[in-house]
Amino acid sequence: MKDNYYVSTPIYYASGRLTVGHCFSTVLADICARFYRLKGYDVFYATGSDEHGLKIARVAESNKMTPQQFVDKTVAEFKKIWDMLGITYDKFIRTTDEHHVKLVEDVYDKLYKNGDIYLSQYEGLYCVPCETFFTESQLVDGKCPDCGRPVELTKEESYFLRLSKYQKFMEDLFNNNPEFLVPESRKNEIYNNFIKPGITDLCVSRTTFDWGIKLPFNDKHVAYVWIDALLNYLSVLGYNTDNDENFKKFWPCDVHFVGRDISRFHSIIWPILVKMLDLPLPKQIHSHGFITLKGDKISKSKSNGFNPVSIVERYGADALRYYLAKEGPIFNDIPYTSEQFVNTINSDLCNDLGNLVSRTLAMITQYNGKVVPSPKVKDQEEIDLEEKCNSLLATCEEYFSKQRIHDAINAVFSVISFANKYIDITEPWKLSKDESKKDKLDTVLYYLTETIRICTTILQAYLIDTPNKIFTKFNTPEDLRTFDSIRKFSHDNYGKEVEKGDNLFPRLDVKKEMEFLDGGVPAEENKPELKKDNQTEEKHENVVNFINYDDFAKVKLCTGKIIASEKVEGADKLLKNTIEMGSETRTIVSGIAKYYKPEEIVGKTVVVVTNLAPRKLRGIESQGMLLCAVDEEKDTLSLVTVDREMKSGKEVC
Ligand code: ME8
Repeated sequence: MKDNYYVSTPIYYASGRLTVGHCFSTVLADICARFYRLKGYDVFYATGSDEHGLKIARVAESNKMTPQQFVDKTVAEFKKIWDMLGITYDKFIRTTDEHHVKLVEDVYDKLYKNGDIYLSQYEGLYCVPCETFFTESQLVDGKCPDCGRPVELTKEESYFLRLSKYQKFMEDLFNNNPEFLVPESRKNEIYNNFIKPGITDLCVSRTTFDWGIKLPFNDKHVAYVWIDALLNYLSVLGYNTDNDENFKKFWPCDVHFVGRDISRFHSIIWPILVKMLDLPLPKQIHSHGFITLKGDKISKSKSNGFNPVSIVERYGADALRYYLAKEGPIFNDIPYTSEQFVNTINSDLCNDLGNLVSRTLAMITQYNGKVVPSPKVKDQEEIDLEEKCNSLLATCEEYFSKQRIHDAINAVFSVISFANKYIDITEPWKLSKDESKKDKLDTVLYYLTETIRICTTILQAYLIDTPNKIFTKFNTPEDLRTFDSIRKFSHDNYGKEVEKGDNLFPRLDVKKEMEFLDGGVPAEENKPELKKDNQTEEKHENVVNFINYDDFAKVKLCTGKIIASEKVEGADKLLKNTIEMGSETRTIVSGIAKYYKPEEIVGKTVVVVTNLAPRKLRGIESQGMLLCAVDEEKDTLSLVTVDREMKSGKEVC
């Protein structure tokens, strides 16, 4: 019997267009779904649309449409984008689907009857676009702390969900099951800010609008959109219908991918709701960060959304999928820049992967009449390459079991780089000139071909067009495109005729592409905007100027003693310093010549950033950075030193 795997994305608000940010959850979940299918699992991948609520009713009205007409149109656009990106969802659930509506009604009915839902009064300040109540103290300048728009005072008779009854259950869940919500930083934040202080009952009905699911026991009320929306994870499987085989087979969910703004709903309300229904809990909520643009979450309500359609039309789905998988904000927010996007495509897809494939094909064509030769010898470099290939799938499987999708793609690309180095070391063009080296040449061509096959097989989870193109070029049969076929480096896949064809990825002109990509952003969006600190419940999540401890911990600082310093010839601003850091000595070039004479700084103990990538300045490799305090107004600068006797090489933290 096959193993089962159920992965979901959030269901997207059908209130407008999707942004690159929305594509992140969907692409991640798709990569997981494809990976587990390749692994031989029976996979259920669910996505959908969240179609009720005041916000949608108002947007529809302003578009002179009924809500139903509006959501129908939006959903068609969603599906078009998912098709363009090659999203292999098994079912697209809409909250207006009849069986979903019936489930929501039945759940309310059941919970009302057993006392988990009760009637009371609600008075609060409501933000329509965010569909969220706030207290006075949570507002920023009297406005919604999340989107900055005016809130409305709403007083209504409401039904409440008795979340408070599940305080102990939630504490136990978080304490006994540390993997329930990942990453750990998010788990701690939710636990400390929302669970530990005491979970309060939740208002779960509205009377101020009617575009929603009417409560079966009081049709003046409609269901709160979040209860309606969360239940999609069950209705999508056919739960509560006669057609519930998928529910029986796939529930509980293996992983719900969600953005960090909605992790609270998924990690508190959702498990309690599932518990109230007496069902097994989902296994994991994976809460990813935001792709930000000029400091803000890319979002449709702030109209700074990069348009995924134009990106895919220009660069292809694989470019966007690769970028999201590699650079996406799995843990922390990641700023999107057009330059980084173009550079990633150029360096990884065009240089590393594209070149490896085209060099290998060109050499097989030139040196062996298009036919993959058999391997003949095994030197240390073959042993090394083979070892890396043999462990690659197991490494990726381990990463995928923790949804470390970016680590797995990096592991694949590190083998790709290794294979490129293998070409540089073995220099096949020289081997080809010496008949006595033909065995080694054949071996190199074979090893490259087999390495490409192994990497490409895993890449099928990430990319939708490129793997097929590569397999076609190498004439790789279907049975050699499977995970089972790459668990071990084979020595038997020779004899196929290859076809070089076109390059996989054209090299992009960075400047031109930046103009194209940035041209899509309104001018005012290019101004960096300082955001105010605020008092919202999601305070830490929305203030993008903060970094968390994990970010800080990436920077390695230590004390360094300047043991020599001299001016860099021909550069007014630069000093070349020799820094002792414990037993190590480094050269660091700093732009401080205007403020310090070399002899002034020799002997000082300063603070060094030790893990900054080395870079060349005036032909000298600078291996780190000295920290300085800068006062631009007074045009002065001070090296950061330590105020006690400290040896060099000691950690600064
Ligand atoms: O929240 N970077 O829908 P939604 C990363 N209907 N992720 C982003 C992002 C960005 N810039 N912008 C949006 C909803 N997202 C609800 C979900 S599920 C029961 C109900 C992510 O369309 C966001 O974090 O506003 C969320 O996970 C998803 O897109 C859907 O957002």
